[in-house]
Amino acid sequence: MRLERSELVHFALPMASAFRTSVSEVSLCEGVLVCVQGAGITGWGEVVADTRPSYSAETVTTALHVLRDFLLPEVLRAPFDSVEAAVARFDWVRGHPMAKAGLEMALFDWWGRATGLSLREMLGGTRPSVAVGVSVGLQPSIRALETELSRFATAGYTRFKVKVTPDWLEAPLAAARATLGQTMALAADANGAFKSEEAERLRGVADQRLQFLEQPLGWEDLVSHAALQKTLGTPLCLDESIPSLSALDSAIALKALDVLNVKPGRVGGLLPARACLESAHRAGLQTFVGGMLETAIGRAANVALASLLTVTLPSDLSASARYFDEDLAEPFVLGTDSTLTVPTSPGLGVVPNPAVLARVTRAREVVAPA
Ligand code: OSB
Ligand code: MG
Repeated sequence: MRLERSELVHFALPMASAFRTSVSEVSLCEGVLVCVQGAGITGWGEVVADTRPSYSAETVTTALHVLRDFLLPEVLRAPFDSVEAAVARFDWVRGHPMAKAGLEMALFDWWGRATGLSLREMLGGTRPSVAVGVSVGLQPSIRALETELSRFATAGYTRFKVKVTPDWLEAPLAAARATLGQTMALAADANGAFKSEEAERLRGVADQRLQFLEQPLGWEDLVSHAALQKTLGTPLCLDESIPSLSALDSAIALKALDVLNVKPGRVGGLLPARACLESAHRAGLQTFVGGMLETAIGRAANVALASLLTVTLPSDLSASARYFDEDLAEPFVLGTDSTLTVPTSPGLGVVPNPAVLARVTRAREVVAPA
């Protein structure tokens, strides 16, 4: 099959409320949609890079550059027989996993629409719906945190992840546990805000019986995480520290984690994400699919990934309404038991709403074969 044309669309979608972490505050979801066309079929993918290189080194601008100048030319230059064969052509490009994942998603959508297969089928997922939880950003006060948690509990969520920092740890987690009661699953994510010297404080959060503590230390600190894991008393989850399958295998060898948060954008696509899930599962880790505040396009891909049986915990994939008053595609709605339904139509199973996309488009450029 041959691609004839592609397009990059820089969008900026307003969020229902700002999302604050130890490294960023986002009230406008900016990203890039990758559109590939050929044989009368269109495929879409989403690049989850932010405008600032805080969660990772990539930005919207670096993704546009790498897609336009290196990744798209590789898949446009000649026909290919599979998505695997197409993405193998840009194996030589180092880094830029979010740009790679956005293009791989578009290729899967296009391939699925051409062959009649859903992304779930192409990945080998089996679940009709997936368990999800909600991630709550840093709040201005304990009262505001309690209000947010109650609002999401009322909406039907049963797993809650609270962002934490050295200034926002013991009291917020105690308040969260008190608000939610003993049976709800509670987790915390520090986005690398702590130092090894603060291990004693981190051990103290075991009192709140967290499902896991995510990325307490720096993203390059695998050995420090391994040391912390031995005495933490709470399952240790890694996010930013795992940029690839190789990094995961190193972390497993070091015993640096108990839980893997896998994000296709962080590891370079759905195929490497699936490989990470398999490796983690073989090693006896718990796993879930993480979110990057993506629109319904990227969310559809994450939901399909979470339908794999190698995912063992609820994923960070909330319903569209948690992020956007108006999503870029058919919204995902929270089902009973804190679940999202996995799309079953060909490809991603969702398409951007043309009117909404036109309204939120900042810039678009066509990338044609050389
Ligand atoms: O660390 O998991 C993270 C969002 C942007 C960047 C990093 C992270 C997050 C989230 C969002 O936690 C979770 C979600 O999409 O619901
Ligand atoms: Mg995280």
